[in-house]
Amino acid sequence: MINRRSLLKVGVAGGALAAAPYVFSRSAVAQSKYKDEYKLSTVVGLPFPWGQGGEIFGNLVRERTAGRINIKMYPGVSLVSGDQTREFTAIRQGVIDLALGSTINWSPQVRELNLFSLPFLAQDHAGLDALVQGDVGKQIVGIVEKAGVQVLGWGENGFREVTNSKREIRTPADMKGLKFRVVGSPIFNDTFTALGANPTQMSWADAQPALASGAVEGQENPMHIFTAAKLHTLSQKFVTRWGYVADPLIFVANKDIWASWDAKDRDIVKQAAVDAGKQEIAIARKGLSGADQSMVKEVEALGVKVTELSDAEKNAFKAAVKPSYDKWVQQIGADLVKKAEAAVAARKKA
Ligand code: X2X
Repeated sequence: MINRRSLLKVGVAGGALAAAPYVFSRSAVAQSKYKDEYKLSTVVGLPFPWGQGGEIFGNLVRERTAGRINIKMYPGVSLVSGDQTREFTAIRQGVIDLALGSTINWSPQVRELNLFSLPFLAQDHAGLDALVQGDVGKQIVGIVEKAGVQVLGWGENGFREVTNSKREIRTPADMKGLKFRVVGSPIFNDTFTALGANPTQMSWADAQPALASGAVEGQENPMHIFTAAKLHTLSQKFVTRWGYVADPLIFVANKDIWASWDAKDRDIVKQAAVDAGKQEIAIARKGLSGADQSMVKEVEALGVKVTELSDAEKNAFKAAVKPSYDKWVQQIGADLVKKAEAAVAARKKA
């Protein structure tokens, strides 16, 4: 391995051989700034779609750079001791090199990312695509980059469905008094409070023991998280598919790491994130889109009651959360929300 120090040594020791340092090509010098391993942070690893996305990305980059860029995945947000709300700051500061992270977990630092947590905004996969793939997505990329990290591509965690151990949820009244674990952005506290429930914010690492002990009775997460984390073994016997919020994932790199790679490798890494993102989104939607609803059967087979809501039933939840929605429009920025609402309204339904 050639590094700066060995080049320097050659330069000094081989002073008489003036040309000696120049036998090393430019790319070999650039290469000397490369690290042996780049740390990729995720909240969940394999077999979750999210972790599969991280794995696919790492493999594509390794193959396409012939091993010049070697990515290792650190699931469980272990690089920030499991505190997913600190992940964004750690990437910005260089404690984390790369991440595939949820918009929810980065919302405390980038308030516009709360857009995706506005209840009943995206509505369905076509609506989510209209947001992410359109002008709104471009604007969000600009905002995230301005906040200090390099954006590479999009992935998806999924539509977050509400689950609990106590009873079927069909109306906002069914949520009254239920204790829910919610994720780390305050918008979730407001949404669940507006529904008459009793939310507590905690990390994913803390959520599972809290569900196991009954300290909390419910939670919200995509169906693939439900099955991969076996939430039915943590007393989660009722799932309501209300599709209120979907969290995209974003592939990002620390800016200094990004700048340390030569242009060709930067292109490779970005394309790998786009390609891995496409594959990951397909995995995250498997069994949950179009005619293939096999994921629902899979969850029912675990002895869980899965409730589907009609549009009218969803509208009752939407009406109940309106005060919180309106409050968060101000936090996120009314223009951005308006643009997002229009993009969803104009979507082509699948
Ligand atoms: O903590 C969660 O619920 C999870 C795993 O979905 C996120 O990181 C947003």
